[in-house]
Amino acid sequence: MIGPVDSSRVPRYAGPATFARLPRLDQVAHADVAVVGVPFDTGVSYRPGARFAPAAVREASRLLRPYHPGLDVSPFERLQVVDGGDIAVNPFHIGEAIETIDQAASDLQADGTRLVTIGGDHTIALPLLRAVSRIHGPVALLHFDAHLDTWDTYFGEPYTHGTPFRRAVEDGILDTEAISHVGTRGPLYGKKDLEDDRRLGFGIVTSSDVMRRGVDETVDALRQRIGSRPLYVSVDIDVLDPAHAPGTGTPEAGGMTSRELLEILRGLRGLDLVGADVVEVAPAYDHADITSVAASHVAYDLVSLLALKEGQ
Ligand SMILES: [Mn+2]
Repeated sequence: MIGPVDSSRVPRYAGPATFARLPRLDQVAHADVAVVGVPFDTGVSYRPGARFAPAAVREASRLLRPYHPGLDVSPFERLQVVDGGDIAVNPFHIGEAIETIDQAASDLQADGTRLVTIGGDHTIALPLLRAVSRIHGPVALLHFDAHLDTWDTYFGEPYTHGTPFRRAVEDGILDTEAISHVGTRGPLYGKKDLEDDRRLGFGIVTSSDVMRRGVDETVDALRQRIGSRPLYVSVDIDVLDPAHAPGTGTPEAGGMTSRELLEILRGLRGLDLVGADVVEVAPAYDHADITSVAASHVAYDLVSLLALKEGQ
């Protein structure tokens, strides 16, 4: 197992910024988990800039340390975790980009490597789900987001960052008995948005629900719905309040704290996590790396959940 660069010999701020200063994929014979970037933001409806997120999150991840006390696990000792680099995609053609991501994600997972992907805008969740469902069949989905992302089209276009989960349901790649949004809030176009979403099969735990019920009750309800199904977790960083994640494309007031999000993720220990993404960090709107630091910790928790699963 090749671990991160030893920070007692090389200071954390020195050297190349791979995720958590882990080795690159080409430096190991086999990777159990690869953190990969998808620098793509052609699907955004408001502020662009998430194409710069993989680099910013890697930079912010320099401070991650190898032991996770909240989950009592040293993920990089238990699994070979690597930085899988970036999936380079066509920024001028969304359809081609989706094909490229699907193919690259399938290739990366061919010998059992699991992916924690750093977006990119939320469009990328669709090809990532397509690739993961080809291995595991229809998956349960936990979707952390301020928004539903189940709209039909924007300006007539079916593939955008606001539509991936409607497309995924249409594809039959989600287990619609176990798909939930967590942290939604903010104004919608109309009540029909919620009716359409419910018809697709989604359950909703709003940001207000999380605040009123608390983390433990929220986790219990989510776990019950997921059961033993293979689970994909997609985290739009705008699920956090703009105070905790200002650097994002479509901010909404009244969001979760980063503490709540991390605690809910830790509550998923033991579930059959098969893949995850963290999307919609837009570094140009960030301040003091608040958003990139939050995203790096979310990714670290997701990697740690995968490591715990392997240890069982
Ligand atoms: Mn989203």
